[in-house]
Amino acid sequence: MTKYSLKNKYLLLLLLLVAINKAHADSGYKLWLEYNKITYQRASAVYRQQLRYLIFPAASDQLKAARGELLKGLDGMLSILPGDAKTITDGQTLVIGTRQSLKSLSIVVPDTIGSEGYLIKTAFIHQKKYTIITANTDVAVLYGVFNFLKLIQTNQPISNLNIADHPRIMYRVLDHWDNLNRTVERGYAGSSIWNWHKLPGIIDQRYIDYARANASVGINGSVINNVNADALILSPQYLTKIQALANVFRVYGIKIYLSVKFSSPVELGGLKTADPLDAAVKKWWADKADEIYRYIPDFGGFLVKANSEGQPGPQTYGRTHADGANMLADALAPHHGIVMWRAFVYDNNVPDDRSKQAYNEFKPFDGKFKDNVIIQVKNGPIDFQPREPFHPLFGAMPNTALMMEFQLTQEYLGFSTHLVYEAPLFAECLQSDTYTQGKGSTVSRVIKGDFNKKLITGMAGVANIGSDLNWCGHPFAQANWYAFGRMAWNPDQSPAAIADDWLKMTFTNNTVFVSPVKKLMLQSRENTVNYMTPLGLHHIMGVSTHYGPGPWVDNAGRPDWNATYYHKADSAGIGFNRTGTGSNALEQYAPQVNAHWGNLQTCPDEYLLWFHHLRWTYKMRSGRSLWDEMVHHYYQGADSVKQMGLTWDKMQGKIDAERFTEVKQLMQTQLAEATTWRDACVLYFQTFSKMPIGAGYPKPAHPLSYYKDMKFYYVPGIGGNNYMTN
Ligand code: GCW
Repeated sequence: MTKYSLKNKYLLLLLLLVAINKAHADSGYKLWLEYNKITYQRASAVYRQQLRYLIFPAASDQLKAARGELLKGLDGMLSILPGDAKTITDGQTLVIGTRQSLKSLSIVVPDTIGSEGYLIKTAFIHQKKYTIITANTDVAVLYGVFNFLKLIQTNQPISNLNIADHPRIMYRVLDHWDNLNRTVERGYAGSSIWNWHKLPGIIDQRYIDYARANASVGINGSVINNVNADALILSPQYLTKIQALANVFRVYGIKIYLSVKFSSPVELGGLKTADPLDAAVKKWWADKADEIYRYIPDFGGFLVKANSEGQPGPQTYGRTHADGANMLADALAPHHGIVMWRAFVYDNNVPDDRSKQAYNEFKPFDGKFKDNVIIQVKNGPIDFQPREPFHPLFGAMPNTALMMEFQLTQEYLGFSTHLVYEAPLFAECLQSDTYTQGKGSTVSRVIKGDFNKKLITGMAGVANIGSDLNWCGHPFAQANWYAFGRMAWNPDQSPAAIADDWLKMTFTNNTVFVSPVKKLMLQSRENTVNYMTPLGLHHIMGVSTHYGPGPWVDNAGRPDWNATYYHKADSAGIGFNRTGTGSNALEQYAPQVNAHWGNLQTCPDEYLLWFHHLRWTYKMRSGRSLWDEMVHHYYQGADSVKQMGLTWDKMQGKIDAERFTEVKQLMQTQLAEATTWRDACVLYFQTFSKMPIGAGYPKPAHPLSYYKDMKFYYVPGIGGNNYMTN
């Protein structure tokens, strides 16, 4: 072999390697709609045989989108573009269309599917085998198509199908805390995806892909601006831009909602007041609603944060939440819009126990809200902590529509550097028993409207989406967007099944990858609880930025912003006494729940310090003292992140190198941060307990003062000039 040809050979090899690498590079932009080629030959051949022909009359934009998605998926996974069957000969035919358009086939469709459900069914018609996807509406056909594609994405058989499914919740909404200057409050994935400056003229492909991803999991609404709202959003200039987004979203069955500032009539309309009982104010809102619907005929409605954290509201004018919400509801009612009125209230007076405030303010108005008002309640009574008991309002307002608000963005869960799969957190809350309608009155049943069929139903997720190439900052944070959609569709689905689907659709069907990584995902939230806030501790993160540990914070603007307000550590012990001898927040729950959590014999360890103040030597179920148990949890938390990293290392080569490396680096960062959390908290609480850290545990690397002095500049998610924590 000559030197020259050897050189050529190397060059070729190099080019080949570059090509392979390129083919494998995956930024994560495609989310769970990867539609990766099915490389397993037999499966591919079977699918191809079964999808010979396609009948898909697509007249509307929504049906065209469904058809486009189907072809994209089949082409991506199977390299086929099934042709429209003119004369049907052999092989199986995929028939897709609304019930109306497929009337001639006389398919029996269960009534339960309603307007958003679908049927995927294998049927023999005149001895020929068909796979039929049908629904009552165009958008539901789209849902059916996405779910059919999911079967192939997750390598399920498709030869004998009979799947009928429908959403259990009506309003399945993402809440974006996006500001008009493109910063995102509590956003950790870059800037806002809405490019206000370029709208309405420029339609970014991202808007379309965002809508596709949402529709694929059944999300049907998007609140596009921050609940700390700017009145400008209602100006004609912005309505023109919003109209352009609405035109994109409509094709995928997504309605636009806006967060509105209660004082908009003053700021935008030049009125003297925003008093909800004032005739001019009522008229201003009614006119504004009419105007919005001229731009966006299928506009969804308003989301309102009122009288909370400095936001104006009806109480500013001596009126009630019901007065405010009902006035807006009247303005929207002629157009079938709704008002989502938030229960996250946080007024200027410091309460004896902040966890009681929402219940105290809202419970008296049970049954007083108009039919098109739904009260949006955070999953827990404080604020999206790594673990909270369910919000007492879920068991307290049987005559009021209540919607769940989960937070997908990881404000209190390590931002977008920590791998935390949130579905177990969602499920824990949803399957909690409120007992208010007897045993089995789970939060899930309450929000599904099981106990009062007249009520509208909803679930909101505070979005974790931004301009990062992979949308959510952490490749695994995408799973939280996905899981939210799945659980809003059906709150009783299992986190494990959802993780299984997501992993297969996002990465690979290879079980050598899926099994260990699913396990790791399911464990991940508990890891974070352990290294941040074990045993019911809460709100001990850095003040205002909520980044990193800050259990020592005791000088914030008001007492209930301080960590010390929540953990109440002293030389005697630790924890917030919310029993009858303390704040009695437990009284806001049904007697069964109160008794269960109020009694130390039955209160689970997970909620112990949420409800009880206990001495450091208190003997835990494990036999350890409270102090030792706490130390154990902190060390276990950090150690489990290390274990997670070791599992991940074994995944090298099982997925694309780009995402593998990104996650590996993120896990290293997470381990460093988890260790900081552990050491800072253990050292700080030790100043009260005066008890030693067990001999088997590695000692913290630095003294407490080191952790207290840590400075973090320009922490994401807070915007403005608020650049430093601690
Ligand atoms: O969790 C807190 C956040 C605020 C947020 C508020 C809310 C949008 O720290 O940034 O404001 O909750 O839910 O209104």
